[in-house]
Amino acid sequence: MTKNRVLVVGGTGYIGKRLVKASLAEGHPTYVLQRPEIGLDIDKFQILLEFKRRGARLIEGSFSDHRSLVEAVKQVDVVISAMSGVHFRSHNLLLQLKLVDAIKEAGTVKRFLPSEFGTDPARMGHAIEPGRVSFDEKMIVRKAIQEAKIPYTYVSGNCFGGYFIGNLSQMGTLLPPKHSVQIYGDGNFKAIFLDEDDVATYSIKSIDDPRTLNKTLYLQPPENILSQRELVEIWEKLTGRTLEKITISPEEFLSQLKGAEFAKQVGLGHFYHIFYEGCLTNFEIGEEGEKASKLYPEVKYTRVHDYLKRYL
Ligand code: NDP
Ligand code: GFR
Repeated sequence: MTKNRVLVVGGTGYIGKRLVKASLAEGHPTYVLQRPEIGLDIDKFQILLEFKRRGARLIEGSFSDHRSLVEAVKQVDVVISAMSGVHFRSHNLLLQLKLVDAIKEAGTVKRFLPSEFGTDPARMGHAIEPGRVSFDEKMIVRKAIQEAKIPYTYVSGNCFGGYFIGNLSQMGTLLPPKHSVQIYGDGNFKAIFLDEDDVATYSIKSIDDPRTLNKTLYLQPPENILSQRELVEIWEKLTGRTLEKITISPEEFLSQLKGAEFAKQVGLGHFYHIFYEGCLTNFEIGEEGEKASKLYPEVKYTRVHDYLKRYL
């Protein structure tokens, strides 16, 4: 049986490039959208050339050219969007509505994975401003998908290691602290940490799976469901050094919103809901969802301990 053809949109991005690699590794005929707008962004262009070398096919297309998007999606069975979620002011996530229109017109796509890969936006109706913008935009895209009756899978990828493991979930840095670590409240709310390559692998596993059709796939690898204190302890054992723990109350944490620049405010919102509310683990998965580690037990996901070794 021939493998589903996969198109990755946003394929030179942080999670996008990992999705392309995972699709190729799984043996799917893999296509990557090549946008003319990348212009002289030589890094992006080199990434595209490297994908081509590894057997991916580049399809030219632009979000400013509806026809090009329709022609692109007509060439594949599955579309995965890894559209940026951080450039909030330009509302990139809403650009995906153009992709939804193209998929609807083509009428041939068997599965569409919109750009999510984080906190389940359906559970974030209460999210604080302004960080709620990314959840609200993801829900607008979901509404359009479901109104167009496009078959979908939503991937809740929880906390990417690069933003939450390596820095021991400290804001404003990607490196582990050397002397002291900020502990959010009592530091005991459980979060869920993922190696980004595992997010991509689980996502690709789901695209052919009838069990994930029109469902949310929750990435909850059991050994990576940890509190911030447990995360810090793993690092202290690895380094043999103890960090001074500085507790920050929710009131103190949220007071940083005042006067902070927009992106920082958004980050504060994400961190608040994760570490002061436990939003990633304070619910049971119902009919709407599936647990990836149950569906795909064969995936040898990277444990937090091994992810942290990279930072020694
Ligand atoms: P990036 O910032 O790496 O951007 C991804 C791609 O978006 C780019 O490579 C580009 O595609 C495309 N893009 C950006 N601007 C435009 C534009 N104006 N027009 C068309 N395409 C554009 O994204 P991330 O990988 O950081 O984020 C992807 C998803 O993952 C988001 O939904 C985000 O919320 C989520 N996320 C989750 C995290 C977590 O911890 N759970 C952490 C980080 C992100 P091209 O390759 O074609 O140039
Ligand atoms: C956990 O779910 C998500 C996480 C999500 O659904 C969408 C985005 C995120 C990331 C963001 C990626 O851009 O969490 C916060 C934010 C990254 C960020 C990290 C923002 C501000 C910071 O100071 C920061 O420090 C590591």
